[in-house]
Amino acid sequence: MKTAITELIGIKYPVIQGGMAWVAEYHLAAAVSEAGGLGIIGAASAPPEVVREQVRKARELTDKPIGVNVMLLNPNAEEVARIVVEEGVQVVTTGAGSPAKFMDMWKKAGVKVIPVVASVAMAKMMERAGADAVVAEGMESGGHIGSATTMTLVPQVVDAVDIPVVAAGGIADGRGFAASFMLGAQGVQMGTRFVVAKESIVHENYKQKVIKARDIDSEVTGMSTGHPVRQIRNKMTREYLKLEKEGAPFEQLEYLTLGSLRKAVMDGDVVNGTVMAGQCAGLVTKEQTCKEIIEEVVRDGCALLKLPETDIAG
Ligand code: TUI
Repeated sequence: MKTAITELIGIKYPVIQGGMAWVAEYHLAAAVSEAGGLGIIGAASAPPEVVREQVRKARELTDKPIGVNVMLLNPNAEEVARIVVEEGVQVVTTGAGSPAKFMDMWKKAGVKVIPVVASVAMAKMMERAGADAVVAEGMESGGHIGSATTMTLVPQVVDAVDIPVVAAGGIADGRGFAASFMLGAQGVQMGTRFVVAKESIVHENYKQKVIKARDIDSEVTGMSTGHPVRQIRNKMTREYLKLEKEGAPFEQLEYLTLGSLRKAVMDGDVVNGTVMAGQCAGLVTKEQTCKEIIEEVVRDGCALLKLPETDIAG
């Protein structure tokens, strides 16, 4: 299957794995890349040298292209941005802000830059700044989100820019894959479905929380703090939303979330921790290998799109 995204990155299938904080570490990223998609190491708030080590470990597991997601709220983002270049990482995606100030450095080094955007304005700005493609991410996604839905955002971004667009937010199976192409996207990014991959190191409790989640089991916390985050409803979200409704100070809300994602992902505390996942968690029903996930999504998607499956069979 050839699309502008497979050609740009040099991968077999137009499937990118989301750069999820704590979740997107080297085992998952390498497995996705080895299966023909683009695996991403989520730098999130990790110390820069840990990111370097993660890239090197992924390289021991696959010789295929690997990406790093630079989370722009990270005070160390600049150092991570440099490490991406030093380690010869082929692709960078970004989240939670504008990567404009790093763009020249990345472009000069030949890194393919694919910012994640949540609006048409940001997509246009990124195109002007030299982005190779954009991920248009709807509010169905897990984690930090914008306000437009995937269904409305993707075609508007496609109309607004000349670079390829990758759809994200709510995509977890062949139907979402096919729909994304109908909206004009040239690829998809999936996060939630990869959370439960066999190669994903997240705690079993977290995986079960995603697998058991139904359509309306996520909540958005932090609307009032300017950091809206979609996560699965639990004791943590109930307390947070109650405090937020009462107008609790920003510091108190931030304190509640301090280290809470780590608590859920690593310790399996899905009661007091933050279980970030998208609205498509209701579509995610079982643990599979990254290869099984990608091949199933692409095979089912291609059947719906009436595209030949030759690449998949081979
Ligand atoms: O970045 C994400 N998802 C994330 S980042 C993250 S770490 C975090 N945890 C708690 C609070 C805040 C962050 C968890 N999930 N997705 C990509 C994405 N980027 N969604 C929305 C945006 C975005 C938002 C604002 C992109 C650009 C932007 O620009 C703001 C501006 O105008 O500079």
